Amino acid sequence: MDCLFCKILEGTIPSTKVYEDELVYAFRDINPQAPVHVLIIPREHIASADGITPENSAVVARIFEIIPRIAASEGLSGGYRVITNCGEDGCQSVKHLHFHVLGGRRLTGQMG
Ligand code: DGP
Repeated sequence: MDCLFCKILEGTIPSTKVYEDELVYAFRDINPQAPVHVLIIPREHIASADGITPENSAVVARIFEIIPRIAASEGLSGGYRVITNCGEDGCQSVKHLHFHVLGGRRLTGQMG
């Protein structure tokens, strides 16, 4: 499958690891939008938030359990933002489910 994040998971494309376990992998975004910009992805290829089902949703729970640990280790005591872009209108550029964790400065109030 021609998926950039699957290649990152395989190690054929290098990345800067922040966290990993048997279900998820977290790494630094190549184009950070804030002082801390981490991407968290499931090892299983799920195309987007639109592909989350009762059968595969456990990994999403795992991701949200890991987020506070990553936020703490990245020093985001003042708060942070979690985003997943979905589909064309959501401006999703990589078609493998991922959650952006952004922080390290006061983020703008703009969401759209
Ligand atoms: P989105 O637009 O929500 O699909 O976010 C995709 C993100 O992936 C974007 O913030 C940039 C990041 N990205 C794209 N290619 C690479 C890469 O090769 N390495 C890393 N670390 N991040 C990448």
